[in-house]
Amino acid sequence: MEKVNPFVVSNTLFVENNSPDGPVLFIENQSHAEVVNNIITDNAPPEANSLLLGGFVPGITPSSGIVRNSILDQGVSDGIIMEDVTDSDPQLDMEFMPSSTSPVLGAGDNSVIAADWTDLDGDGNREEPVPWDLAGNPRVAGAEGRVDLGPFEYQPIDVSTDPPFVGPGSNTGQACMDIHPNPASTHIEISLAVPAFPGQGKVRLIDPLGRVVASVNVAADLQDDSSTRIDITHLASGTYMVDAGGGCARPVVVTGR
Ligand SMILES: [Ca+2]
Ligand SMILES: [Ca+2]
Repeated sequence: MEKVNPFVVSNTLFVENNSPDGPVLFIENQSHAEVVNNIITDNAPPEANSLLLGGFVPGITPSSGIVRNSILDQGVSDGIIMEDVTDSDPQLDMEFMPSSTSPVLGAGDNSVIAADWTDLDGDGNREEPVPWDLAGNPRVAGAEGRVDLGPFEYQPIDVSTDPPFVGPGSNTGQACMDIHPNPASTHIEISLAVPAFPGQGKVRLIDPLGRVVASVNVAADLQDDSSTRIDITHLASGTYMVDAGGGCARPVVVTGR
């Protein structure tokens, strides 16, 4: 019998649930499930950290399932395929966010990131991968360019919405940077808190995969004039980061034209 589109569970976290009646997922009735980029850990009893296949009927195509790129404490029943699955400690903090040394970092498969069907970034594109994680930070971050397991992405740089300037000679508590317009489609104007800004190094524009796509020399272009302009007409839509160093970084949304 022909299978319908698979049921896909991606970038979720199943933790600290109590399920005395069985596993986190039970696949039956000729269905097919794909469980990718997930963290399934610390549920009780231990059997709750597993997947089960059931409902076999002679002569009928059985159900099937695959678990990959995931942390799963207890494994799966016969008939479910596992690829790149470990039972490692995901090293999550009190808010279930991964630490800098967590094995979930960069362990995911970018091709199964859910579609942006509610258009979170307002660019009219509902087919693209969802741009943000559950905390509102870029969904794919880190030099490895790969999504982390679970709902939260570890952010290698500070992406708080309005971080205080903390570099040398800072005006304590003052916003370190302004970006106009934001969202933007053709260019961005970056204003730094001069003269507080130390002028060490560069202002970098970082794409959703963690690649530097523009770099402005701070000393030459920013210290005399507190703002600079970066052309973004060639950039794909998505959430980028403007990183001025010294803990001063802010997101900018690049929209389609
Ligand atoms: Ca990552
Ligand atoms: Ca969108």
